[in-house]
Order: sequence, then structure tokens, then C-alpha cells
Amino acid sequence: MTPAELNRWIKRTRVLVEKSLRTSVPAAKTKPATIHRAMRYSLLSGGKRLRPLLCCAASEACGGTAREALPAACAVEMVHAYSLIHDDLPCMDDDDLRRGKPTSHIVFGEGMAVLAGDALLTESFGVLAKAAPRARHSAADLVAELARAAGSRGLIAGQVADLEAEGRKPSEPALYFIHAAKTGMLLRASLKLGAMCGGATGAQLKALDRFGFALGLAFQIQDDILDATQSAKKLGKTAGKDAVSGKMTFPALYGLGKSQTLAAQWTDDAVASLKPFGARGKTLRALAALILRRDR
Ligand code: GRG
Repeated sequence: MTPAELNRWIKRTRVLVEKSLRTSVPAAKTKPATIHRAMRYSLLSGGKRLRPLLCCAASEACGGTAREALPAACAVEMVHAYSLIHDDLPCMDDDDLRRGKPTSHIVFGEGMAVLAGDALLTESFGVLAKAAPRARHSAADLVAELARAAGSRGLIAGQVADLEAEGRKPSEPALYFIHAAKTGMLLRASLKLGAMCGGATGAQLKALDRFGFALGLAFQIQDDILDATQSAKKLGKTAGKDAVSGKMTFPALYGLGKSQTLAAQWTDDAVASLKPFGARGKTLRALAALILRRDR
């Protein structure tokens, strides 16, 4: 797939996703209006929409369509939006800038930001339950998959390890665990849910899980590199924060040069796991390459 073809695919798919996201949460005027305004503020505030794109591309790789994957694509983006709202809270990472805008608690207050995150997480399961996956998988299978990824052995486990690691000496196993859980679990779920909507076989799900694990690490290493090298203006969030708050990151453990090598190696590993998809894996392959060369 050429870069121009990928750009066209992303543009087309983002239009579908944005439209679908707007109707996935109640209208801003729905009572109580404050919570719905807060949910929409964070969910519809831009972002790369990487997880929905992976979800739609996975459906296509398995013979389905992007449209069939939209409920899953919206559900994973809603979980992502919740995690960002809560991660930015004063009791977590304490950040006032996200996607170039003030964070939820700055605009709506801490209590409302907690509730907006809670509501997005809860509603995501309702959105996902409306998916009509092909014969091999049920809506209940999809819901169970998302619950696993978002729960105390997934995203939350990563956040717990991250909190407990602050200020501690960086170690390779701890770093891999944090990144695989915090970032990797939702990327893997995005791919697997999209694939299930597209009627994936067990072997295809296994290959995509491997792809998602490796891609999650490549994505997070690149994220650590960008935090250390880019401006807040470019990133739309506070830059250089990892070093200031003593976060366990790849550049902290290995330096920038080795981190770049590792990001490229994990991308190669990810792409290798797409072999069983042949030509149908072309969009996922191109997205993996894009993730490695992104600058925000
Ligand atoms: C449940 C509080 C809580 C946290 C769970 C996911 C997570 C753990 C915290 C969110 C913050 C964070 C640094 C996550 C790591 C993954 C990551 C780099 C998220 C940013 O994702 P992008 O770059 O963001 O896809 P956009 O804005 O483009 O959607």
C-alpha cells in the first residue's frame, strides 16, 4: 500500500468513525447536561483515532468491512477517552493539557471528570453489545474481550504498576509489563474486536494478538521517545514530563538511540506476524509503519 493509498484509507475510515462516535454518546443537551457535555468534550476532541483505525483494518484483514467494526471501534475509543481523563487527574498524572486543549478536570472540575470517565467506560459496553459480529463470535464474546483488556489484569494493572514504579530504579521486566498492559492491552483488544466483527478464525485472532503485542511496544517506545524529544505544541500534551516525574521509560533505561532501534525491531516483529494475511494485511502493515514514523 502506498502512503497516498493509506492516507485515503485513513481519511475515509476516520469520517465513518467520527460520525459513529458522535451518536455513541447522548447529545449534549440530554439531562443531566453537564455530564454529557463533559463526555463529548473528551471523546470528540480529536486524537489520532489509532485504536478505531486498527479495529477497522483488522475487520478488513479478516474479510469483513470497516462498517461492521464500527460499534467495536467506538467502544475502544470510549475506553481510551476514559483512561486519558482519569490518567490526567491530579491524583494520577496531574496534567492540564490533552490534545492541545485543557483536560477534563480543568474545564469541568475533578468530580465531573471522574464521572465523565466512569460514564464513558460504562457506556462503551452498551455500544459494543450492539455489535452484530459474524457467526463465529457473539456480542457477549466481544464484551468479555473488552472487559478483560480494560480490567484489573489489563489497563488497570498497567496503571497500578506505573504508579508503584514511580521513583524506583528502572528494570526491564517492570518496563515491559507496564507498557504491555497500559498500552498493549487496548491495542490488542482493538485488533481482536475488529477481527471478530469481520468473522476471524482462531488462527487469525492469534496472529493479530501477536501483532498487537509487538505493535503496542513499538507504539509506546515511540511515545516515550516523542515525550523526550518533541514540544508540547507538537504533541498537544505536556512534553518532557516522563523525565521530570521519574517515570520508567525506554529512553530512561536504554537511551534514545537504543530505544529507536528497539521500536524498529518491535515494528518488524509486528509486521512479521501478519504473514498469514497475505495481501489482506496491507492496511495493518502500512499502519504499523506509520506508527513508527509518527511525530506526535
Ligand atoms: C485507567 C487511569 C487509568 C489508566 C489506564 C491507558 C492508561 C492506563 C493511561 C492513559 C495515559 C497513557 C500515557 C497511556 C499510554 C498509552 C498512550 C500513549 C496513550 C495516548 O494514546 P494516543 O497517542 O492518543 O493514541 P490520542 O490523543 O491520539 O488518542
